[in-house]
Amino acid sequence: MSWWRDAVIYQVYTRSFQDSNGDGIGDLEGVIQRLDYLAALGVDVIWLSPLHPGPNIDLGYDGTDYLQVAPEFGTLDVVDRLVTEAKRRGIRIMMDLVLDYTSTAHPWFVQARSSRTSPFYDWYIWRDGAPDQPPNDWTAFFSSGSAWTFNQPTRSWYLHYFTVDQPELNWANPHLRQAMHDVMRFWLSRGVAGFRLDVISFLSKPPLDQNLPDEFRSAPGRFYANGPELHAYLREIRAVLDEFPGTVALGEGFGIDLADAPHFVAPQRRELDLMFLFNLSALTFAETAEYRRPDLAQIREALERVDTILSGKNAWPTVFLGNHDVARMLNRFGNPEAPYRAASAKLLITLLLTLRGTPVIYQGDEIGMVNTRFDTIGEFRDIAVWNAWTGAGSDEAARNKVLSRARQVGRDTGRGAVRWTGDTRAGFTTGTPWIKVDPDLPGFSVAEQEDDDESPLRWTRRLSELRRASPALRSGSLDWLEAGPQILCFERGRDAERWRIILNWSDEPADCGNLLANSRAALSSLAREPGSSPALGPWEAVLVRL
Ligand code: TEU
Ligand code: CA
Repeated sequence: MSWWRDAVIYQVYTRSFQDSNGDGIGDLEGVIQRLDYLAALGVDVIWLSPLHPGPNIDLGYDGTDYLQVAPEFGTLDVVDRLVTEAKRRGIRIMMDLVLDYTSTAHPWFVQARSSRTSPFYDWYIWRDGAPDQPPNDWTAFFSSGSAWTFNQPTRSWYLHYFTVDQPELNWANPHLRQAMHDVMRFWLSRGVAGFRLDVISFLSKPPLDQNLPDEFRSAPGRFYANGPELHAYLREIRAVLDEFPGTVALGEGFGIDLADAPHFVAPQRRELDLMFLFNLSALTFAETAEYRRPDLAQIREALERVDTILSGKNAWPTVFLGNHDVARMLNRFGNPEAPYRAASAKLLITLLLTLRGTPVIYQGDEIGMVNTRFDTIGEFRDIAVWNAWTGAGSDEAARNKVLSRARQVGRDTGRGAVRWTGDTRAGFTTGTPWIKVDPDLPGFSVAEQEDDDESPLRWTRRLSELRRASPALRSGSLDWLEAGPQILCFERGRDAERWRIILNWSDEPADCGNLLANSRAALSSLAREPGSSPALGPWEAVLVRL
């Protein structure tokens, strides 16, 4: 039962989706209010970012109780209602589950750190050592410091790949694994359809008695990922999912080498169903002063490689262009400037919905949202930005660099509230929004786009309908065609149905030779008759039925 191969997934970053009670924070009641909108968009699965309560240092990725819902989001009853109401509309709910670490405020860690004799001590990763000498030189993400922090009461160091508030769990401990399996059962029996498994790649640790090899220093995730027991842990996780037939596991494959990806998602492996792989995203992590979008040749190479590697093993790709950890897809891959914004939004949505694989739409991408523009450091909410700022100290140049990076590619840029209306608070809240809501151009809200036949929203709907009705677009073969340097072109085919997708990835018109010839029908994102000219307009997307 691989229903998820045909599904369209939509990521709801709950905090910024829809506030229902005026406290400025999106909540589950707000998601329920927008279910009709999501159903009309053709969404089959909603992935909800973590709902656990916690200190929110890393906004939900630092939980203190995996069997509860944060009060700002709602209650377990609201989750139940959401599951039921979604189901009535044919939508499944997928929860984000953080299995790799907890908050330091989690009762497990509170007990663990208090004494070596606590039964929970071994649920985390500890090493002995003098207080001034970390066990090895591993570094933590979202800071420039050590991945180890000394704990006075136990006179030992705990490991944290992310912030000091997110201690790594010890999956080698069978009681911990059992507890996490029970967490999964708890949610699955409430009717959720599966999980997005946060940094699932890090569960099994590399040997702790070595330093970071030089080749991993700039990308330690590749070293922390894929530890020796990872596949064994995943098979146990799969067995729990199999107690609830038809449920799905989408793992975050941070640090996984593409060549290893099939070992996680090939169906015969019985591990994960889907995996986020970051080779395309990685093209946009560049450390340059001014962000530059990657060349089309690089984009094509990344897309082609992941598809070839997975399809070679009968595994299924996961297609995504954005999420809550990166800048908006339009800013990274398209052109967010006014004259090109709507067209490039439509082009990127076309790619998402016509490539081979299960697409994941990040909230707001269907209306062409762009990065929130931040002015001062105080406007940022992301701990990664604050830690970088603190790290820069009083060094003016270093501070400017932190600020400039945070503005261009920082995680907050893509975490702005969904623009439901053109109103100053975007129809998101009646209160004070938890994160800046930027004034935006007219036309880039759901309400305005509902009424505009040529809007990105209406185009997204049209394409998701087309995809739903088309076996070729959902599950057909994928073949790349050579076209000019500005054009990305591929075909999807199944039985007698064949589509050619032609994307002009540029600000200039592009001659597409005879790619438009012999078409039975064609659909253009620029609302024109594509047969009328062999050239494509800037950022035009054309679907040709062959
Ligand atoms: O993210 C893991 C992670 O660090 C990467 O996705 C990274 O952010 C990306 O490659 C850009 O550098 C997960 C969650 O998605 C994220 O929100 C959490 O902050 C993180 O774990 C730590 O909890
Ligand atoms: Ca709220």
